[in-house]
Amino acid sequence: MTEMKKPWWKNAVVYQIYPKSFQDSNGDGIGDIKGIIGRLDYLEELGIDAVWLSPVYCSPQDDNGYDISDYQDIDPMFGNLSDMEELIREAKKHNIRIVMDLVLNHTSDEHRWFREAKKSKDNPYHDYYVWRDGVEGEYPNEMKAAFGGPAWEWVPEVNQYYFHQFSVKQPDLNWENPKVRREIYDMILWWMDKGVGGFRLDVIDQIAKEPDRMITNNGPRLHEFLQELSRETFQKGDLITVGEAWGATTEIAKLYSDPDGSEFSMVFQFEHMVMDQQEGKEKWDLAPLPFVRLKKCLAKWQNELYGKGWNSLFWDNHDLPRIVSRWGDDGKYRVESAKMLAVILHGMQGTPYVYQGEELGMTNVRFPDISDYKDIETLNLYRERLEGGYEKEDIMRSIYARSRDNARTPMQWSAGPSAGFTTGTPWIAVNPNYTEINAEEERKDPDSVYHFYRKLIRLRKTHPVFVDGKFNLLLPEDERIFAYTRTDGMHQMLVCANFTGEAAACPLDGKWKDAEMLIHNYGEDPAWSDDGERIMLKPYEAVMLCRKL
Ligand code: TEU
Ligand code: CA
Repeated sequence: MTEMKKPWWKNAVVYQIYPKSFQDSNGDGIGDIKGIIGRLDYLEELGIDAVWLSPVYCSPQDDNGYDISDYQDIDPMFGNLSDMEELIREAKKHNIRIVMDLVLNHTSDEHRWFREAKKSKDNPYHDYYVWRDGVEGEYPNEMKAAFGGPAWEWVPEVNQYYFHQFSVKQPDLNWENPKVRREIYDMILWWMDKGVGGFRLDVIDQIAKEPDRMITNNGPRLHEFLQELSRETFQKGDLITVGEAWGATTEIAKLYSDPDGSEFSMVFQFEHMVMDQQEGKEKWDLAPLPFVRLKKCLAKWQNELYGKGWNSLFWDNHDLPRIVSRWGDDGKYRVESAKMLAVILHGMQGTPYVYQGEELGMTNVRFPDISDYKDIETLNLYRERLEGGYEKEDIMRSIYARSRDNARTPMQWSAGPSAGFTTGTPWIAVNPNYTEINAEEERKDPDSVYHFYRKLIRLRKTHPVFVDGKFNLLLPEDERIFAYTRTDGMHQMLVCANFTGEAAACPLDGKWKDAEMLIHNYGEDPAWSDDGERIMLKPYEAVMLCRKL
């Protein structure tokens, strides 16, 4: 029998870069590709295997690059194609693969295809997009766009509406059209030829939309399209591919990430990220985190995908608030809670993603005025809620907790001007706490969040139980403690963490006291009860132990 080689990405840690906010190299206040090249040493030191780059293609930047006007060129703001090729080459020397962001559900309205498509109904590109006639002079139906307003926009030249699930400047591509699919595959093959290490697929569960039936996610033809996409492109290389799927259940995720490789390597699913909002409402309608439900949700994903699929592990990305502010404590226990959250996440099965600045324990930001915010979703929300009669203060409270700009403030490199991000004026203000929270300080401090992440990333490389161990949730009903084991044929690992700012005792069976301590977020050893059967956890304390079986 031939042993199937374990894919490299099961053992990998991916780092997400939001290029606009990572490192500026020319003083225009906008992060760029040369800036990233200059930080490869830092990334190698951290120990990551791949970088997922949010889009750097040509774009009018209506949605910060998620509105692409040319898939095969780089926006001048970020550099040019040869910078990109240099980044791929240089990253390889640091053992880092570059993962590109593919936005295939929509393009920019300034993409050549769309500029042609809207000229006339007989234009060969017309059918690249989704068009409908009006109904008695009104919208084809009442569907809404994710960034506010109707999902339909009228184009007088063709007497039709086009469909857009996101902003007006992001018309949806028509995947029913085989020509569209072929253009996309050729474009992907072109990037594969350039040596990229993989792709992250933006809102991929929305490509098979059927607006006449009000279907956005998980359309009937979705997996047919994905299997064709994978066959025509990804399967010709040794790539990491990850599909962003807000509408995934565990059953659907098994299709996306089937070990037979027919679709992707893994998924980004968000079930655990939408729990702290009011039932049936929007992410802006805040509610306390139902901790027990969170644990059970994560455990369900761990157990149901075991051996049948593969998950990604993340708390943060460019669309989400900073986890230490969200579920940790970004004041008194910032360092402890950031480390605790890292332990819980990295101990699970799946491929961990670290979002830029997460490894420093970067926090949410509170800009005094709405004019300091740049994100289209945030700005539209503000306008809509103001018109809807909400109090300014309430809207700002939601924005402070949930705005995507929390994740998009510049990377905090040093305590110097603009946090070392730029010598010019940053496109979005730096979080004022950069004087305390920054990479330069943290690299010097062995107890920093940064060094903790380094250690955690290295442990994954030396302990196979991280990759293969079977997950078992302990104390499922406990309101304060997050504890679980991972078990393979040889070892058992235990993660035991206090999710609160008060002391909490964690009962265990006696055999853990002499186990090897893999990582721990307090200076002194954890305190055990006299009978050795409970760990007396301090606020946000987290331990990871390992024993031979
Ligand atoms: O996000 C998908 C998506 O559904 C988001 O609009 C999400 O609902 C929102 O960010 C929650 O705050 C992807 C990209 O990650 C995002 O940056 C893009 O704006 C979006 O697709 C459109 O391309
Ligand atoms: Ca720049």
